[in-house]
Amino acid sequence: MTERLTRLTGLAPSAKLPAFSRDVLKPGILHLGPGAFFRAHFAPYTDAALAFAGGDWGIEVASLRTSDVADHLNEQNGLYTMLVRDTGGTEAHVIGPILKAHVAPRDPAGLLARLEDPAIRIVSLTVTEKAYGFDAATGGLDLKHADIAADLASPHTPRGVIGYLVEGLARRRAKDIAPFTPLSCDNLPSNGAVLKRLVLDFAGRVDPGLRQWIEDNVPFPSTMVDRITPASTDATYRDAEQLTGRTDLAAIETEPFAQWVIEDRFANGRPQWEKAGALMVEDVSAYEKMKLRMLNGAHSLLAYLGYIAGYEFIRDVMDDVGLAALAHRHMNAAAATLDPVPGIDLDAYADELMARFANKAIAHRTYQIAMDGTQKLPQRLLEPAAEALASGDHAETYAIAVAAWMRYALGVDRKRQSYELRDPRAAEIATLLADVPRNGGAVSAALFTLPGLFPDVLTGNLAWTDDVANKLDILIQDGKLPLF
Ligand code: CS2
Repeated sequence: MTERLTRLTGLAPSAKLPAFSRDVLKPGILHLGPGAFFRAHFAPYTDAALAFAGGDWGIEVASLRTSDVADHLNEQNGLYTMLVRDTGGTEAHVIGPILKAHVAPRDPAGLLARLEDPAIRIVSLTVTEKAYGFDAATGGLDLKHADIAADLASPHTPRGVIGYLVEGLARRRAKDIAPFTPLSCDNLPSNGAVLKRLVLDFAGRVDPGLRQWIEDNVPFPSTMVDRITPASTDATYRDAEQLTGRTDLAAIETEPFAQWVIEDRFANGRPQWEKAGALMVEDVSAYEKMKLRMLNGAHSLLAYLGYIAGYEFIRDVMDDVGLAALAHRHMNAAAATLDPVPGIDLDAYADELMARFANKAIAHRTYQIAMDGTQKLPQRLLEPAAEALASGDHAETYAIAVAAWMRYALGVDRKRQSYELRDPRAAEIATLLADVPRNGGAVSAALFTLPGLFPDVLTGNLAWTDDVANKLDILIQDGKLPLF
């Protein structure tokens, strides 16, 4: 093992270093959820903003669950390598804005103290869809969500993201400290508005006065975030070491493309992310819908069909001419549900997505994207499917996607090997399917009853549910779907 990446001196010349002085940084942002996506997106955008515009916006991060990433970051003084992979080669960028990492379960009081520190002006989040405690059926708080239930029972010692935000804001209000701006960077539609609703709902149950104070004082900007970021593998650590000359246990890899659209409403200042290429707008919803429906919807479609067909990576699925054509057809169908998006040609956007999915240098596992289907389907596939049907479209590619998810939910691949359905509702799904015969009609009928998942306009449309059942039947029998 070479020396660890703990400082910026003596690195291999192939490593690109932060183009600003880390000495001037002060904690200004607390980021919850320092997973690979944050390290490939939020942190590098902030790194570039510091390089192009100066400022002292340092980031502290906190993990609400596991400790590995936080420990590795602390051992490396917050430094890590971002590999940018393309067919032409791999570049290594060492990313500089992270100052310190916290692990909430180890020191919950410590995290609350950071949330209360007036120096922290933004609390950003990449915690994945399932951490919010969002009930897709009502749009409000899911009172059965384990963290939400636990935190409502003891709001001063939270463990989940909503509980921490509310307790942090409550402490600021009590001490007359200006609020931070919560900034959601997860793949939820109107993520800021969703977060606001959940925070207000939670706060209202704890203290109605607090709810009012939050409503009056705290902005919740929505953001659209985009960068394909596969989970790190041995190849990531090996290439990071080769390109920097240092061992880096927090290295991540990603694609060249990145996009960030942010609503410009901050209580207390922000880094100049626009200097790093972020688009600051008044309303992000058109961009979010475009990305969730065209990129993520097609991604989920390819992940389920690809996984059950035996393809390990999205790039392999894209080599299957039929599946690639289906993905493009789905992107066009998704585009048809969208209002015009300022400055974007949706045909060109679809072509660009096809190229990004096909990037041979990116090994993005279908199994990774297939995770958490119950949390992803509503915004990616079910809402646009309902809109497509309402406008007279058959929503056929959506029926394929839903059938593919249902086939995947059986938990057994073509070779009769079983796999773990990584989904917070996996146990419910298993119970629902336990005694159901393995045919399209029976399996789809069972899964359509999963509470709160499918909107009534879909389950009430018999032509569409029949279409799903027929397609699922073909998939269960390992037959060929009409792809073109
Ligand atoms: C993917 C996303 O894992 C998934 O569900 O669809 O993580 C996707 O790669 C990103 O949203 C791209 O920005």
